[in-house]
Amino acid sequence: MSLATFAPTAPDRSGGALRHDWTREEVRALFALPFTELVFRAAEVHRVNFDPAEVQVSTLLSIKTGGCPEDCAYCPQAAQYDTGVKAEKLMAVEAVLAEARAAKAGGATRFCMGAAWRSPKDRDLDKVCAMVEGVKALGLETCVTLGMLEGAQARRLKDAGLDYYNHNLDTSPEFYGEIVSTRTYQDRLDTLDAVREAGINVCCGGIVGLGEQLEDRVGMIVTLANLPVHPESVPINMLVQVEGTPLSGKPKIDAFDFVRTIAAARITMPESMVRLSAGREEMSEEAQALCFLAGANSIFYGPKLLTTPNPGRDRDMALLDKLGLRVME
Ligand code: SAM
Ligand code: DTB
Ligand code: SF4
Repeated sequence: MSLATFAPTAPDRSGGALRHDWTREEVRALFALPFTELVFRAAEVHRVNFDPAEVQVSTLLSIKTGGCPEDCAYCPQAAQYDTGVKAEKLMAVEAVLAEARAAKAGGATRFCMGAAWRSPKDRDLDKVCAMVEGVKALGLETCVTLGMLEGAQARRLKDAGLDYYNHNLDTSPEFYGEIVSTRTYQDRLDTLDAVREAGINVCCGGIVGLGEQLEDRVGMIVTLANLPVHPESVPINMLVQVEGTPLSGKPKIDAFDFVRTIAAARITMPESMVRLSAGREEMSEEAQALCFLAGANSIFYGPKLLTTPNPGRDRDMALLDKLGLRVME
């Protein structure tokens, strides 16, 4: 294909040219571009919609760790895999607020709380709502990821002041069954609908490096970009391989293929925040810089993701400084 044959539009906020009709062929063609051309085009789209020197930072906290009944093949928190992650109870509200205060002092602007649940029980939701209210009162944006949600549960979280709900599609519809058997792709889409319907911002992305084919990365991006409204936040995770999970020890994905996925997300969802999520601990600084060039403008910040390590704050601030990037207020 000649470079001239594929010219994605570079929509801007005023033009309203957001598309929801991406074809697999078009997105396949993006992935097939020479690496530098793809990154260049993504960088162009990034500049039209954002200040490319700004990076949003969110801090994660696992408020309920381990013992999860689901079987997501990548996840160290699934009870059926022997990963060394101990099952814990839901944290106390005060303990969560103490962590949120520390995250704020460390420079985070969003606090994301994750629970290893299939879906929340109503009495658990009472406590999570109290956490959301408390974190919000500290002046932080709030995000939770609690598994599948019904409409009424989403509305309760909205009333508590929740800003974002994270629920990932993880991969393409056709590869999904190889990775998770305990809930369907449609279950995930239904939860996303419930969240959207409740008026909560959607944070939805996936994982690269699960053993998927290029076509699955294409399928994942097309599904995300063709949701009725683009997720406000799109986390692209590089699989963190954890011993004891079925995906541990599988061949690792090439960093350039990860960057390509970031670029495709940026081009197809031009106004969304694209988060360079899990996997940075093992990624070179140069690969991370390429992700920022390809349109990533958000990271998880702080030394731990949910159960696995993330670069320390000093290291990340030094990297942003070296690259001349700054934290988005
Ligand atoms: N239990 C809830 C759920 O799955 O809906 C919320 C927490 S779950 C840990 C949130 C997301 O983290 C998963 O959907 C997956 O995309 C990502 N994730 C989990 N383990 C990961 C790993 N080892 N590497 C990369 N991403 C991972
Ligand atoms: C997302 O897309 N990535 C985060 C967050 N949403 C909740 C989770 C990454 C988890 C990595 C494995 C762990 O630390 O347990
Ligand atoms: Fe449970 Fe979420 Fe891990 Fe799946 S990703 S096993 S639902 S904690």
